[in-house]
Amino acid sequence: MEPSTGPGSAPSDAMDLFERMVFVRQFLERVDVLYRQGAVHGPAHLGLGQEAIAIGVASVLRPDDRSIGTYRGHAHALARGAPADAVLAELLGREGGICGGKGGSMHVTDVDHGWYGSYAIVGAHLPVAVGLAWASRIRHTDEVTVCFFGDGTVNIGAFHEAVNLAAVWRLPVVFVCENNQYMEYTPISAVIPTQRPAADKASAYGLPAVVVDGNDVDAVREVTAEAVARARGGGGPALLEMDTYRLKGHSAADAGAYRPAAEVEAWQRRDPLLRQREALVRAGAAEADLDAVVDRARAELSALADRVLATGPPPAATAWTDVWSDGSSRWRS
Ligand SMILES: Cc1ncc(C[n+]2csc(CCOP(=O)(O)OP(=O)(O)O)c2C)c(N)n1
Ligand SMILES: [Mg+2]
Repeated sequence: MEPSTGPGSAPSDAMDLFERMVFVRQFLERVDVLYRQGAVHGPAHLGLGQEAIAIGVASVLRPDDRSIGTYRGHAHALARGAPADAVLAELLGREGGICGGKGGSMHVTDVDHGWYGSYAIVGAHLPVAVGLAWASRIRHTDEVTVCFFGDGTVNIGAFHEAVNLAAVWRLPVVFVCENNQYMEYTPISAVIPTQRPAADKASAYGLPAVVVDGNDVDAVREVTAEAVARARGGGGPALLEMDTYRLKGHSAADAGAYRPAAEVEAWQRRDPLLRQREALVRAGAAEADLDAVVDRARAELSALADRVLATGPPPAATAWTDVWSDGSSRWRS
């Protein structure tokens, strides 16, 4: 079997979007299993249930657009076209990892595919996104930067500083709040006094409040395409709040038992893959064909995991490489 490259490039139709979401779901499910087997080094924050945002947003970007996000970023990296083997190898601390196997789950980065990295410090990357957009401006390109963050990020100062500066300078950056209803083990409603963590703050920066069903891949594509086109045309930033739900715990180590069972069940019924599947069936797709998509992806991920597990850790000598941007490890002041 050829090495898997993951979803990547622009999708052509509803079935293609389904296949991409299924691939990401199977990837994340596989990581969950590998975590339980002790094969993942460090934590693993899975975006299970949030696939429609990753696939939907990436599907309307150009290859030269940039995106950046949090530790819950595996789906976004894959959606931009990062090689799935290399992403998994990174999580398992293997030599072929996308960051040489030295960054791990929380730092997956693939600049070649426009994924400017996963950041472990909540809110830290929003000013970086503004910097990327500023770079596009001063280079006179029309690239757009998309910045993903969680609902729990809006109480961090960097969120406000970044959105404010982007609005004042009308920078081509689209801020996407993945409102998965929780910040770690705390429901967002316990720490935000209004109903909408991000959208309710938009007017403070002169931006329209946009809320979208983040489990509906078509709705995600529609609002993102509009915001990206406006930003690309010089119309300035956007702040999009996408409603979704983490189907498992905060990280693979968390059973998520603090979530009410009825809430989990209600969101399971809104699973983005289920929704896309139902839409395809309504449009005439055969259940057997959709089952085959899932079976194929599962088999592909199983083979992929076997290949990666057969590889070794990074050689000890590489501990001293890639420390600085010139590839060296020598401190220069
Ligand atoms: C500045 C900072 N404070 C606290 C933490 C610990 N922490 C890690 S994830 C997280 C919750 C973030 O929630 P949210 O922004 O909603 O993202 P989600 O994990 O739901 O995707 C917190 C508080 C951190 N990493 N950085
Ligand atoms: Mg959250």
